[in-house]
Amino acid sequence: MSAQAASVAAPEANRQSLIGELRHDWTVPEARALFEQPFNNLVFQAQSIHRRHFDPNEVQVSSLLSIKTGSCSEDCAYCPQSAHYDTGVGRGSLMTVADVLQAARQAKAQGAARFCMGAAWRSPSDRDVERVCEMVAGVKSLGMETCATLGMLTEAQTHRLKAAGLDYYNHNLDTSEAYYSEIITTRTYQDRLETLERVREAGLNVCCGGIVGMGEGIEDRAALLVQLANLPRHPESVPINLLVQVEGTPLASVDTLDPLDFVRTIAVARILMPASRVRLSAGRTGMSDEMQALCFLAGANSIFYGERLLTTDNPVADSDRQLFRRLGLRMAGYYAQA
Ligand code: SAM
Ligand code: DTB
Ligand code: SF4
Repeated sequence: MSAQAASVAAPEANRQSLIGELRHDWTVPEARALFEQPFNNLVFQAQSIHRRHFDPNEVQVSSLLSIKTGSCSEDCAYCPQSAHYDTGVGRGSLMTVADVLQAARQAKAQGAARFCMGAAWRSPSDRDVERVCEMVAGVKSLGMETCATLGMLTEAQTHRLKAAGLDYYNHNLDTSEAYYSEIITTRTYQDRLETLERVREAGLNVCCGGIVGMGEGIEDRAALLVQLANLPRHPESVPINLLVQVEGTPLASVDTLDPLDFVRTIAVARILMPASRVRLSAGRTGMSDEMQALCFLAGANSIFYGERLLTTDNPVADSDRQLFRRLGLRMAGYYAQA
């Protein structure tokens, strides 16, 4: 059987045998050179690597819920939930466990395999973490994978979440170290890296990526992806968000990114982290079906599914089902008929 046929027949087993291929010594000039290739060469290379590790017609789907919305003390220039900006996002308290489980059941009925709970915190209190642990245990008992994104964590908190059944922790680096202080002043890149290290040490899967279209340059996009790929282990999940420009935030009217540069970012992420799920994340409502198709061709194989991200819109499930039909894509671990 050819390597390609084997990858389609048994992607998991094949992925294991290819793990030795993963590199952690990428340089920024190397990544830049990938970005600067002719588009066709870049996408061909990314798709070829993608096929060695994954079924090219299968996409993982995660559903998102904002379990605590708004009034965050951080000043992230992209974020509608920061208390520093007037964006019209109200301030909510932490949802009840029952309400979260109701939302998770709905997401499962729609076909989501993973349920991701997001909170607008700089860092949660231990009491908050205990409540989130109850949510995690409840979602897990529905047979879904669990993910949470709660801000910076202590070592003890990572262990509590792991013990409750948390599968993934999302904590994004968001941009290059050099551009970080243009975007956030209330924490450092090093703070982010330290939480990622604790999450890894607790045995949680890491979901870590960034945002493009924030006025950064190609060097910053290359440096972000190199930073992710040179972590001791590649994040299992790499969300690539296209900035959602929200009125009231400092980035509301930043110049928009050339859509093809977004596709290039997906492709370079796929090449640098061949066995990771690369998620086509925020920003899909502004993308055409054709642009999303190019992202899948460039190696994206995960999306957020359901009409809401945290506070902003996402395509409705029906339109994604239609897009999947048009492209002959399948949802990984489809639960709706289970
Ligand atoms: N407060 C926690 C934190 O910052 O890690 C968790 C929630 S925070 C909203 C999660 C991620 O959402 C951010 O790291 C950022 O990547 C993404 N995000 C927030 N606002 C966004 C926007 N306007 N466009 C694209 N992505 C955004
Ligand atoms: C990620 O990388 N993107 C998601 C999730 N992780 C938590 C969040 C996107 C948020 C977009 C803006 C909003 O809806 O508030
Ligand atoms: Fe707070 Fe997270 Fe938004 Fe930053 S991205 S303001 S930490 S909710």
